Amino acid sequence: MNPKGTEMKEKILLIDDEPEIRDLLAELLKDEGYTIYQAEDGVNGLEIFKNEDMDLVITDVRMPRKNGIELLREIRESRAEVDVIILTGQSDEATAIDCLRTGAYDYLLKPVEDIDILLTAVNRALQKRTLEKQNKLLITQLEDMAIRDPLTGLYNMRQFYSYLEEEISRSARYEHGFCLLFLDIDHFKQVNDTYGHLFGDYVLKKVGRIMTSGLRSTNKLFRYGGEEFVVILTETSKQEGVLIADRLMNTIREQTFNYEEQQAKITISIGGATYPEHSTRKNELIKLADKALYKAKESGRNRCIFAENN
Ligand code: GH3
Ligand code: MG
Ligand code: MG
Repeated sequence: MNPKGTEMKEKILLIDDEPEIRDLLAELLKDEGYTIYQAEDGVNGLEIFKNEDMDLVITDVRMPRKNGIELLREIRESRAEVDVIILTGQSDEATAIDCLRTGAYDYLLKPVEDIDILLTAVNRALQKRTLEKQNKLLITQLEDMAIRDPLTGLYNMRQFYSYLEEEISRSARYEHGFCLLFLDIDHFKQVNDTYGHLFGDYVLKKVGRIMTSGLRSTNKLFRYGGEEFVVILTETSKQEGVLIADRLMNTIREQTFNYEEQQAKITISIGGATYPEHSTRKNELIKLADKALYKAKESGRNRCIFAENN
């Protein structure tokens, strides 16, 4: 607990060969609520650093075995996203400035008499780290939003085109085959009309989940648009593809969709095309799978039809 009564768990690694300095700084920082790890030289410091996820490192420069500059260089080379504050004597200020050039965040002159200066430097470094973490998380979330459909969480259509291209190159390189499946929910408009749009949304999400759990993680699933989904079955022959498509159809056919006290059953139709038998070209594979899906619809729905062999 810190003085404000809230839990603070930021971890600070304190490295100095003089125990009195280490103890003094450790006490001050512990009083502020930080968790403190201590080491008496760069070698031990680095050992602790490698085993614990630190939020900040405060290190002396002159130490036996491994000095602060070597330690700083190794931390920077490890690409760890942690800031390092250098502790140095008055006579070593030039070295401290060198450390800033090597990637230290700040330096403090010893003896540290003004506690506020120490705490300000520590707080600033930790706040910067928190901001960096938040930014990274935001960027990841934004990247995810750009490639996924928000309703089902599946990859979107744009991703499908680039994955399909990648899969064709990969399959050509390793001489594998793969199957492309287009899936479309049958009479989905009626589902919406009968049970409401929210029920329809629930069905789309559930179908996405059923497909995800029913397929290997190496396979790729996409929401192509509306009530249409696409699956790329990697390293899969036509024979295996037909079995997988049948299994998916059965699982969905047998599922009862329950949402807010309403129940419904649905069926899906699937059109398939395989690489390289049907085509080795992206647009043609898409066209063939789409055409096969159209045939499945035309011939009564609730079935899987693969493109004809050329
Ligand atoms: P078919 O068997 O021929 O595929 O008939 P269908 O009714 O499934 O196909 P159609 O293309 O006529 O209708 C698709 C419906 O899907 C119409 C549209 O309102 C609905 N839809 C598309 N996107 C969403 C969505 O995100 N949520 C919901 N609830 N409905 C959607
Ligand atoms: Mg449909
Ligand atoms: Mg449709």
